[in-house]
Amino acid sequence: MFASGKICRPRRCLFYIIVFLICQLILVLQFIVYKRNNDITASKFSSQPLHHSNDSGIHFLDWREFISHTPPRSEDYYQYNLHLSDTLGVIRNLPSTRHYGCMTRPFKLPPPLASKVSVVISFHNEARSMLLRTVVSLLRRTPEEYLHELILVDDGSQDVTLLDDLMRWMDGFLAARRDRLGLIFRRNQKRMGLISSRNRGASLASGNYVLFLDSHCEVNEEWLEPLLERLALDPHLAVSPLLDPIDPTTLSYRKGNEMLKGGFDWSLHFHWLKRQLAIKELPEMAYKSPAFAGGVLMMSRDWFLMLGSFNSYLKIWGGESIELAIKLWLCGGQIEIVPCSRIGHIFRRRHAFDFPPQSDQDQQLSPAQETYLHNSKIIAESWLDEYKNMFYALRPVARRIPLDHTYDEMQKLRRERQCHPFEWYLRHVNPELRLHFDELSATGTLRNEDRCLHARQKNSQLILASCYLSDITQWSMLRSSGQLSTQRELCLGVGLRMRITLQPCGRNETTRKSQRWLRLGTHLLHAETHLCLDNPLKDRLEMSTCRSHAVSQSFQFALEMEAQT
Ligand code: UD2
Ligand code: MN
Repeated sequence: MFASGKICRPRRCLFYIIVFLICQLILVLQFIVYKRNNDITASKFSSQPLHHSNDSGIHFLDWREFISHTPPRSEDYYQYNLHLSDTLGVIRNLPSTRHYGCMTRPFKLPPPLASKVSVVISFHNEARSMLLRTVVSLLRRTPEEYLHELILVDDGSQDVTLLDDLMRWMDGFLAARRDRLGLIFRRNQKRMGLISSRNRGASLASGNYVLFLDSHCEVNEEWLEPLLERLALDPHLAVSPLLDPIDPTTLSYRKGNEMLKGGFDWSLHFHWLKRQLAIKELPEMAYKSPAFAGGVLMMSRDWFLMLGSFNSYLKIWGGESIELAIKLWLCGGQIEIVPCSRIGHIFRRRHAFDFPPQSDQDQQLSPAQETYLHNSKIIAESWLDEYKNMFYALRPVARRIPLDHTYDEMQKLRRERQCHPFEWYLRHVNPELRLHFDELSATGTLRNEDRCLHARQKNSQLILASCYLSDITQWSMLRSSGQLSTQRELCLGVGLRMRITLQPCGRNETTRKSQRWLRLGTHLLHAETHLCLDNPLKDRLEMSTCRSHAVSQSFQFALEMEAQT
């Protein structure tokens, strides 16, 4: 062909030319669309004059001016990169993190009139740029016909002009949409905490659904549609989107893990649980979860109110979504995580706020610890029935936390709604928690006279310490292997020269052998050496010949499982 000097035959040549021209045209069109999008973003968010006015002549705030009023604070104050947040702008493109299966099918949406969504955001000391990004991502990525109202509760932030400025900014930003979107702004003059503030917001809501959102989130494309599709199927369902982590330092947006569901342990701390796909189950399908994926959740407003909202006795922060999860499941509801719905959230490494001091009674607990324990104790007393003993065994200090109410209200709700006992939840919803219970023969603190066996956090050194230390070691005696393990999965063993050691719990036979204990009454007999754990001189642990009446060899667990059943 080349030898003859011809490149192609005329008809084929024409075909190539046409294909080439079409490709060029597509590229030019793409470029125009891209430019337009950028121009829209720029005109809306960047190149606005510092002040602009609408037809009525009222002056509105530009977003840069709005954020410029952020009070100067150290990075510690917010626990994320404030400077970067300020420079990112109010909206940015986010990577698409959901499974491609989510993008290839349309969602079956309910009629907008019966599916209006009220978004409740409570915030305390949030940076202005961060809060704005949360709000703008919502406004830009939520179908207008479903977004009924935005309820913002400023929970006593130190930045006292924030809410007024935000109102002015939103008035300008929303302009034409203003009459279709409800905006409710409330400020708690005195900080009430996240839980009361969210309840306050929900009590003002008039949509069919309420969505609770943290104030440092970015919703991703088409986040709402998959949630609405699921909620339309069952009025008693509550859903969580899949949370994509945003790094607090780099603010980079990453993909969350869709193979995890929400759960908690017997201390009532939130934990992720691994899940397995059933045959024919696709990773992008909505899946049942024993607890929400944290505190970002959406459900029918009426159903939320019928369940008594978030338990109003819980203070400030913590535990409310676990409590809601338990009462939802027990009283006829269900929880699903919907991986096609993605919302980015900054997972901060530490609390960005102080907790108000609680009762002075216990100097060993920080206000944050005491608040969390207080809330957990309410959950245990309200919902765990006889299993609350498991909670107290692991958190004995909770017994000393005073509560200023009785549980009559919750018992009334349980009776009226004919809620299941907690046992039902263990059996049908959270078998992982039950398994943990069944595997143990005893658990909790391990007391010898008036002291408890404690493994120091920093060097795992074994000592006898006050049983009321806030982080006193909780031991678990495993039924099958006879291992005696800490919560950090370190097991008590006996090494060379009868030294008592703490090492990673062994999974093979040899290590297991040196970590196997038998119980003779309250004595702990080491299976391999036939010696007993002993504390003959004050606070010095050693192995010695078992003596049946020796008090120094008596170690009592806070909770014996056998005695329970
Ligand atoms: C997780 C949940 C959060 C909530 C909390 C336990 C996610 C993504 N977040 O917290 O929704 O369930 O656990 O209660 O799963 N705030 C107030 N008043 C206060 C303290 C905080 O309004 O006194 C606001 C705060 O500004 C934020 C929200 O409450 O918007 C949650 O607080 P956080 O972000 O510090 O808690 P986080 O993400 O560790
Ligand atoms: Mn948060």
